[in-house]
Amino acid sequence: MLHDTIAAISTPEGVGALAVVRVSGDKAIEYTTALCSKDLAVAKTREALFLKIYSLDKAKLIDEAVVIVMKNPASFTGEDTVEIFCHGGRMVCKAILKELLKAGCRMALPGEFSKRAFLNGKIDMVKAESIGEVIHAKTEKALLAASGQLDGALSKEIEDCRHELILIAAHIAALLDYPEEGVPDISSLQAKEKTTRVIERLSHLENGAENGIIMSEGLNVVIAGKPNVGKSSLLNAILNKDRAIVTDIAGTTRDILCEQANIGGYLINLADTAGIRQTEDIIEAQGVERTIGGIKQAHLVVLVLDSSSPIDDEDKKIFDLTKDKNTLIVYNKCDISEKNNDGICISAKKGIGIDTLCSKIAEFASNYDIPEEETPITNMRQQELVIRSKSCLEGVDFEYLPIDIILCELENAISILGEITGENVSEDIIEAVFSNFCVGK
Ligand SMILES: Nc1nc2c(ncn2[C@@H]2O[C@H](COP(=O)(O)OP(=O)(O)OP(=O)(O)O)[C@@H](O)[C@H]2O)c(=O)[nH]1
Ligand SMILES: [Mg+2]
Repeated sequence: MLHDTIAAISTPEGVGALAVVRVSGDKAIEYTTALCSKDLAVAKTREALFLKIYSLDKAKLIDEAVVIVMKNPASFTGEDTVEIFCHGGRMVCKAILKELLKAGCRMALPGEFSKRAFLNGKIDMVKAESIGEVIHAKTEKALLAASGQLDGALSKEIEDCRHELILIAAHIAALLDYPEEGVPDISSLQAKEKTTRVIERLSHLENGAENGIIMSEGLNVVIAGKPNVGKSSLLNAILNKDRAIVTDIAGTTRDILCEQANIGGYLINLADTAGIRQTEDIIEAQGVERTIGGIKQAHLVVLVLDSSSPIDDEDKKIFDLTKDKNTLIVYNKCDISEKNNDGICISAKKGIGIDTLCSKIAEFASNYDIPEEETPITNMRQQELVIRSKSCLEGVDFEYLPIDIILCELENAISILGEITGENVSEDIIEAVFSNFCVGK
């Protein structure tokens, strides 16, 4: 299955000056040559050929194009690959793709070129994930976090830790298997010291992961408050679009509405919520439950108060609910009230103070900026594996545990680290990672 030849349009839908059709597999050169005015088999790797592209029966000229041949293994996928740079009209690349399918290619699945690159050992799992994150990055900071991994710094750190553990485990295994062979003894103190150093490196990765994930996947900001204070109006004002329903009926919003926004360069997952109050209405009560759940997940709560009315018991209950969270207190409806407080005063309806609030949100998000020299983990899969591997190592008591149990724990930790880079990773995980990619990548 791996060796069938796949083809796809690698550039997005729409009209542009150029578009790229990509072909990869054992017969990429043969199938593409069938449409071309020149024989691609004689082309040098990465030589750019200007030629004509015809229908398979050669009856119709489709386009003039630049074609680059990359011969196995000197290509992204590690297979013979042909890239056709044709004119950017959608019909042009669709027509070329159609003829390639007639010639024998199969339509590529989402992420299939990258999956082949991984399976052929051209990229590891961390790099594959970072390519996906680079493609999907919605802010410059997300792009920076993802692209940092492209040069392999994170993979190298994981590989180094893994290698250290392999050395310790190999030594212990040799002692265990060949007690008579005079293998130099590794004292439990030495093994412990070496393992502790790996634990410290993994802790460093774990500590940086939160920042990496926030930069890549977004900071969770929840807008909360009692009904009718103007939460939905605030969501709409920040997004600058009419996203949520706004009425003067208390209890309008029943569910969590989540939208992504770029606030001051930071990717923010902004959630409008149902107003919190005691209610007999079953639907609204479920909404309130969801709000409380949303607050628990939030990195930052924007607590909205109505500045035109005094703070009451309902507001106080919400203060209580958010007392352990990072909170920005916002006084809304400043257009109809005396300015009598020192919080952030806004009018969601009139668009007053929204910029100030946004800069406070961005200022908070900057706490999670990634230090320049760091290449952090940027997704939860990698984070979870680092934590699991570290906790295996922390469970090893070199003084009191039997040597075969120590070995077993070390091997577990090694195997879990191997899942991060893809040394040993299940087919399900491979599918999950690559199916998030677009067709043609
Ligand atoms: N004068 C004034 N009215 C506002 C302002 N913001 C919101 N309102 C009004 O307050 C009412 C409630 O607004 P919403 O945005 O629906 O309030 P909410 O907090 O989402 O309410 P629930 O969804 O019921 O919890 C509407 O009539 C809005 O027009 C404001 O800045 N000034
Ligand atoms: Mg609302």
